[in-house]
Amino acid sequence: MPLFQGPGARLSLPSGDCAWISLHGAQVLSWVSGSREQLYLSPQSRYGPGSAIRGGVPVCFPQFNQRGHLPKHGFARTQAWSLVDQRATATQAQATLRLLPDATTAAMWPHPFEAGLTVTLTPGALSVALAVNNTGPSPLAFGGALHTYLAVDDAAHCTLAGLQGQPEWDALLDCQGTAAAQLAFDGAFDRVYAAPGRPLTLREPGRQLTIEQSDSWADTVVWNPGEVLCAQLPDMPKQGYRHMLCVEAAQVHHPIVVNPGATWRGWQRLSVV
Ligand code: TA6
Repeated sequence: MPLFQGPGARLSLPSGDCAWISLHGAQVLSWVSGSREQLYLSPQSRYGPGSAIRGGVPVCFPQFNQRGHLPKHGFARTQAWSLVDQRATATQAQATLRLLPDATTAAMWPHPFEAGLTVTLTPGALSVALAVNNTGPSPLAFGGALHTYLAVDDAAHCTLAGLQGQPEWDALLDCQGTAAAQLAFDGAFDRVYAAPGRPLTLREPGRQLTIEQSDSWADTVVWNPGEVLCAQLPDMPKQGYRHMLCVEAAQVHHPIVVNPGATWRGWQRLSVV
């Protein structure tokens, strides 16, 4: 259970796996599997209305980063979502949360929509699925991400495999390249990849995690702030960058467009090997 004790939903299984989802942002803040916490949550995170929680699985919608006029990464992560369904069997626990426009969001983004986030826990795996229904009369265009903060013992000892050969945009240097067979993290890292359509593998001594995403996300983002940026983030401990790595299912360069009445779905799945 994370430090944050606000309203949320707890998922748990007889296997010992459990997860905690905050209604604020529909943000998964904890996922315990294989007897360890798999997600990073900053001990200095802010909580409360208007704040973005630093860690877990932030839902960035309807904008990625500052690619638009909305607050960075959109408003979904700072809104209160409502819990609309929760169910469990011996091998699967699931919760669904919903976000509807209100006066605040409509003033920023006057597009009718209904967003749903379904979190599914099974032994050894967590799936987070975003659904966006266009309830308006014209096409709905948006970007976003499931901005997952993975907990790691030391980012400097991690590798991420599976992106080899994919087009890469380095946001720090603003240059294009091609992904190496294994990514390593010995400093600040902020890169956007064309999603490879195959699973990624995060490895660190004694641990392996598989990361998959639906084809409906065009991109995969990998981010670690490194020492200098981390020290400038008021909601991160100085050494926090060593204990996290973001691997995100994302839509960065081109908007997703949903026709009136249609629903777009995008998911990310994490599994302990
Ligand atoms: O997804 C990577 C990124 O867009 C980085 O550029 C970095 O700014 C990060 O997200 C975190 O953004 P935040 O607004 O949560 O500090």
